[in-house]
Amino acid sequence: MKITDARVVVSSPGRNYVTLVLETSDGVVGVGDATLNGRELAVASYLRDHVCPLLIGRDPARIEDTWQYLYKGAYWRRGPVGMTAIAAVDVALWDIKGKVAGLPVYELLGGASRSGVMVYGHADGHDVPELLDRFAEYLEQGYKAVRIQAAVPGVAKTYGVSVHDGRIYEPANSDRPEEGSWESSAYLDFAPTVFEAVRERFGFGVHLLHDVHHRLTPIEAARLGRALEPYRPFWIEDATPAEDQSAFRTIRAHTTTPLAVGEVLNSIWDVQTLITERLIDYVRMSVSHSGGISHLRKVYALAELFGVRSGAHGAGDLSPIAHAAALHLDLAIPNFGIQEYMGHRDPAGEVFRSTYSFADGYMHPGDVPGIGVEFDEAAAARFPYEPRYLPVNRRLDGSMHDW
Ligand code: KDG
Ligand code: MG
Repeated sequence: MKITDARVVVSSPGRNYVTLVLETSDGVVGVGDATLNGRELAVASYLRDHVCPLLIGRDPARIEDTWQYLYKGAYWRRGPVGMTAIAAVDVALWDIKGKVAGLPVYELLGGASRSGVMVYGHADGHDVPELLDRFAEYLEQGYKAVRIQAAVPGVAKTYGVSVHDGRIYEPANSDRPEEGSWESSAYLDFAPTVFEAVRERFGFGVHLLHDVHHRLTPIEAARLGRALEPYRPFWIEDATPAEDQSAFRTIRAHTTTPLAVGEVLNSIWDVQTLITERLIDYVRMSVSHSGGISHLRKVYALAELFGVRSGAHGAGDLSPIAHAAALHLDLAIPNFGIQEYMGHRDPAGEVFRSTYSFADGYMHPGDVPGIGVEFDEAAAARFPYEPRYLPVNRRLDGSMHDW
């Protein structure tokens, strides 16, 4: 069997998604997600111009060899654009392998290690009462874990709080980056009061997560971790800019609050120190942004040796194909921790028809052969690409801060 066609589809059913479609000489179709939020067309070009021509004529069964060929063959290593492009090829090849074998991908990864994948949802609020109302809705739906984000009083825009329509938080909402402002001291005082309010109303029987979104210095992050200890968070995420691995030594030295990081990282080398020095508890890299199933499972295998668990990124900018791929891996690995599930805005469901399901706080990828997501190209064509950017953030003196 040979790969006979490789094409990239950029569409915007509710938000922008980049999808790679591979076809084989036997008529089997595999799909992969290549979406890199706010930089979609860079990955589309990387695939169309530099990768797709190399795939034609290759044996789709040789997944690891293709991974090595694309990674080592580029010479230029790591980085979000290249690793997202390779991930799309990798997931499409796993999809094909599953379809050829007549098995869901998790069976090819060693089979299920659990009956379901615990997911966390996003509760947010423009103030604490609104957050509490939304939190209650998640509990009613059966969620066992919920991320909590509330607007910081006196700060113009807070990460993780819906600014426009709908319940699904969408930060890439403008054709120019929106500008927000940030000041850490108000946030540091406010965040523990949010946890206190949630624990007071709902008790300790539900996991609470919180995303700091790279906003703090290491010592500020240490202070936050310590202040949150009485409320027993499941984790704080991206407490300090993720690329500085040694910063986590400072945070770790001061708090027992569990730490998660990795959604902006792309390779096993980006988390090598974090894992081998046991500086984090959860690694948040996604299938889509870190070389696909083949590479991320190596990250998880390394993490297993050091007692670090998975907690994969699952925002709405990762397409349903990415979410399904994540669920297959989550189901199979021994050191699964939790999976983010933000859901997808309509009309994404018209373009991506998935077999995964949710019940009582747990998800399952389904048992159809392959990844379990059918991509409808005709439907995708009805939703053309729209330029969309993530926001930027300035400190009160006008200088750039992490978003
Ligand atoms: O594209 C950026 C988003 O995926 C990111 O801001 C969401 O931090 C995020 C999260 O934890 O889901
Ligand atoms: Mg995050």
